[in-house]
Amino acid sequence: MKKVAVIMGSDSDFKVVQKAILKLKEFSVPYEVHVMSAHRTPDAAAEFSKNAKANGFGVIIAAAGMAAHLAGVLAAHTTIPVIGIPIKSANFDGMDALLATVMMPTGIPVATVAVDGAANAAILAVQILALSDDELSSKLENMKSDMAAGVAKKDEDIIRKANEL
Ligand code: RP5
Repeated sequence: MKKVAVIMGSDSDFKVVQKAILKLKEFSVPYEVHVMSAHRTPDAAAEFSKNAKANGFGVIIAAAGMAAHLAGVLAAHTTIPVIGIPIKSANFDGMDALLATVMMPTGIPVATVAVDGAANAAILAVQILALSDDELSSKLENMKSDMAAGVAKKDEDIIRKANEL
């Protein structure tokens, strides 16, 4: 199976990014985790991305906050899908990173999830890999069934609670 690269702009992003890592583990998807920065280590980021396909990666997840150019820079150097996680920081509640990640020019897409949406980034990466992996696809089907069962249970509970008022 192809690997997922989980790249974060700083170790300060780890608290959020770990939710993506946990989700990939849940699906037994192989991954590599790195700190790389579009600004502080631009050469390393470009080099990693240029070689990502040859090194067995199928998807790159890139998390960054503030002037969050990491996902875009990685996407500029590869043809494999890049998923961006805008990380919330103190000043603008993540709007800065959201816009920097999502507003890409035509030709260089970054599939951007919600601010701090690390679990969804991993699920989307799994969905991409599942296109050519039936076992992974079944695991996604199971996840959706479990979610639906969870909501059905909440529905039952809330109806009961409302009737007891
Ligand atoms: C971004 O700047 C990083 O992704 C992080 O979210 C933010 C702050 O980085 P540190 O100053 O905490 O290293 O590039």
